[in-house]
Amino acid sequence: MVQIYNRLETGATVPQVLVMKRDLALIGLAFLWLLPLGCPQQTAEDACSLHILVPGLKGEKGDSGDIGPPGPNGEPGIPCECSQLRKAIGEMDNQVTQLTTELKFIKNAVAGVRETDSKIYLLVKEEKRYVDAQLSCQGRGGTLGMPKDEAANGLMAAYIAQAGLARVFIGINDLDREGTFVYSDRSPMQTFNKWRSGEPNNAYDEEDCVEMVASGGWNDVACHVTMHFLCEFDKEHV
Ligand code: GN1
Ligand code: CA
Ligand code: CA
Repeated sequence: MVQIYNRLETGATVPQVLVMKRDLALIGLAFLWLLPLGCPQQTAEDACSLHILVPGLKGEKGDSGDIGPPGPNGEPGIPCECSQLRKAIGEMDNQVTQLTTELKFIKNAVAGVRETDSKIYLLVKEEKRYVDAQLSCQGRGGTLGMPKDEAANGLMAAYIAQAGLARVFIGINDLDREGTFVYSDRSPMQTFNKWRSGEPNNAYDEEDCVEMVASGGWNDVACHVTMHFLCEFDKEHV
């Protein structure tokens, strides 16, 4: 067998295989020594393999370039057929009016609601005491109905009558101060009212809530009695 010898710096000679083993060991030591410098936070396996496989962090964005030259002129426009457009717009206006009427009818028939320009009314056929009726309306995003003018009172009365009901709770009470009636949004009663003759009478000294009867008149009643009720919603908030 042929032995290959290497001359070391000292001048001594050793077999070539021993020199190669020494070199490999030195490279290994150098690698282990460099690892913590390159990946200080993580283990060598975690971080370095990741750095090799995925790109590094993106650098900072550079400055914007100069504004380019203006683009070419556009194609010439089509001449306006004004009378035709006006006619089409008029027809669409009519269709919108018709659709609005139909939508109102559908809401009325399917959901059973009534509406004005600003409000939606819903008759709830569940028997509840006044506070629970108010909570139910509030839970739906509204309040008990507050008739503040003749139009609203008339609409609510017609709604009650058409539903075949005799009376419902509405949002008026004198719970805070006997004889001082306020609406359920706490706004004070103005000049408009629909008290039935002889009402409010605070009968049995216990009537602090208000019902509307089918004819549209108001009567104060005890708050603990249960009856159907009428909710009101602001269209803005629906
Ligand atoms: C009712 O129960 P009665 O007839 O005394 C009504 C009162 C009215 C009164 C008018 C629970 O009282 O609120 O003021 O009729 N009570 C109930 O006559 O409906
Ligand atoms: Ca009262
Ligand atoms: Ca009464």
